[in-house]
Amino acid sequence: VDRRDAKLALAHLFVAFTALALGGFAGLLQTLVRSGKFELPAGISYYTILTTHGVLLGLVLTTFFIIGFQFAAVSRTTGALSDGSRRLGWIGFWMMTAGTACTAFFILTGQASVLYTFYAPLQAHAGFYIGLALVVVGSWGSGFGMFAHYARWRKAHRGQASPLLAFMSVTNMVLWLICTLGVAATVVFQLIPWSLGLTDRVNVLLSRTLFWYFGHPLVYFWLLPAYMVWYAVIPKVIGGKIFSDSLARLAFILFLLFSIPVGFHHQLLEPGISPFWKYVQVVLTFMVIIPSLMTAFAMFATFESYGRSQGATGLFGWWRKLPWGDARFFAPFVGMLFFIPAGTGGIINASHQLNQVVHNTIWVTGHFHLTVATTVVLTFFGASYWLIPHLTGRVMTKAMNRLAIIQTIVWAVGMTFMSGSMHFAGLLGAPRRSAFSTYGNSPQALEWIPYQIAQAVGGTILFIGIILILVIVINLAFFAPKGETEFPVAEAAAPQERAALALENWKLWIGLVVALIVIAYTVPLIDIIQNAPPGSKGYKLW
Ligand code: HAS
Repeated sequence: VDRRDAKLALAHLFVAFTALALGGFAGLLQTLVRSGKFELPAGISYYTILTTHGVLLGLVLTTFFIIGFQFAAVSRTTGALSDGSRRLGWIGFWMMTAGTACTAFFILTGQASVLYTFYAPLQAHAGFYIGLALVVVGSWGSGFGMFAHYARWRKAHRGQASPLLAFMSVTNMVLWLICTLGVAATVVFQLIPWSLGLTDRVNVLLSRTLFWYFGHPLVYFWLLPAYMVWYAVIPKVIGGKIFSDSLARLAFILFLLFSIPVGFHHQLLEPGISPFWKYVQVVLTFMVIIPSLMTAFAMFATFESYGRSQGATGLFGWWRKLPWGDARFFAPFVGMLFFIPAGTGGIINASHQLNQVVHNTIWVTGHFHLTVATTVVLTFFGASYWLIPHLTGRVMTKAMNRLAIIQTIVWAVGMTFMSGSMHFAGLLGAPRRSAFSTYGNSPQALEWIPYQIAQAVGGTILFIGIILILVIVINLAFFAPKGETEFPVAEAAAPQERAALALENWKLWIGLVVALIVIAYTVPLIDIIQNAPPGSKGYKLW
């Protein structure tokens, strides 16, 4: 990666890991409160801490890490960014940082305890929404910086498919740009005017629908960079090759197509949306499972082909050939392993009838701690073990590699306790997003207490995991020995097929995405606006 681009990427990673430190501490406090054994001092509300945790980890850590990682990936595979693209990247970075600071100020002063989904009619100080808008607009700047660089590369390399990591980064930013239009619309046209007192009401169903139009693709915006590492980096780390370049590209295009028109699966119990449109979006949700199944297939194929090339025999002989002592492989691999139960949980959530059992219970919290907080985050940690030393011109020592292996095990154990007990308590009806309560000592609520204590045990182990990763990251950034670390990028097993070019026909894919969104959302949105509660004014946004 070009040195100037490395600075840009590192600046993003710095904010991401600061968010991890603060957000992780808030998470520890939460699990302690929920165990019933601890009270927050100085009248601090549980919901202030919960909002801090969700916003810092769900929105800030992820967005900054992903944009930093993608700038590095694009620069590594298509050459140094042009001055214009890099400038856009820095403008985006500073806008996002200013927006984060603004949002954090209002959360920490107790003026925005509205959780990371900021559902109306919960209302925050206008500064919270303005800060969020700045983060989104800043990320668009970075996105356009990447698009401009990619377009220049394509112009200079007509008839060639772009490098896999650049293609994947661009696909993820297209996804992000299309989906953030929904959250920007609700923030700018509904929530900011309402929180400033310019309007005295808000169309709650419309704002939630626009939020989930964004909220579901958001989870794939988190997942796809992890898949970039799995597809393009892990084969090189283990000494193998990419099983199929075209399959990887097709999986990403399928995510682009199907991850947006599915927001209703978060609103299956929401009155006001007709069951027919919920059904349509549930069908589309099952479509978006396919690229993950393709990814599972490709990962097994990669491991098996490598194992066989090393002389492995039998069904699982390849297992013994994998580099278990290398944290760059081990952390993402544990992430993959956890994605099997995590994805199964997602399929349960998406099944309309089963959703009635789990919706708004702490099962859902268990689900996303397996997906984003284990699969994605462990992969990001695994990537940091080569990315940070690559960017800072250092090398990871054996001692740090050993610590990284321990960190992964600590994380896996902590998450098994925490997320496992969340799943069980959820099935017993424990609600999510509530502080400790025995609900008047009702027998049902008393059943949840042992699970809540197990959550606190898991949360405490995870906090140790956060301290360990921060020690490793600080070492890699500032103290590790100077030297050269590779940014590993694997070669495809077979030369790029023609399919790779067709998959870069953006007019076609973006056209199809728009068509799917129009089909899935037009009629429900008209219904929501027309059936707004009596007394609504103007265009019934409020
Ligand atoms: Fe989800 C709620 C459905 C995936 C995150 N999800 C959430 C929320 C978050 C979230 C944050 O339909 C809560 C939002 C809130 O605050 O209310 N989710 C799904 C489905 C999938 C899914 C169908 N979710 C994710 C991912 C996330 C994420 C990924 C973050 C990164 N989710 C839902 C639904 C809800 C929901 C409902 C709403 C619930 C409610 O009622 O509120 C699918 O994409 C999952 C597909 C995945 C697979 C797994 C494939 C396995 C692989 C690993 C292979 C392993 C290898 C190693 C190779 C089918 C790729 C193996 C080695 C060996 C030796 C074995």
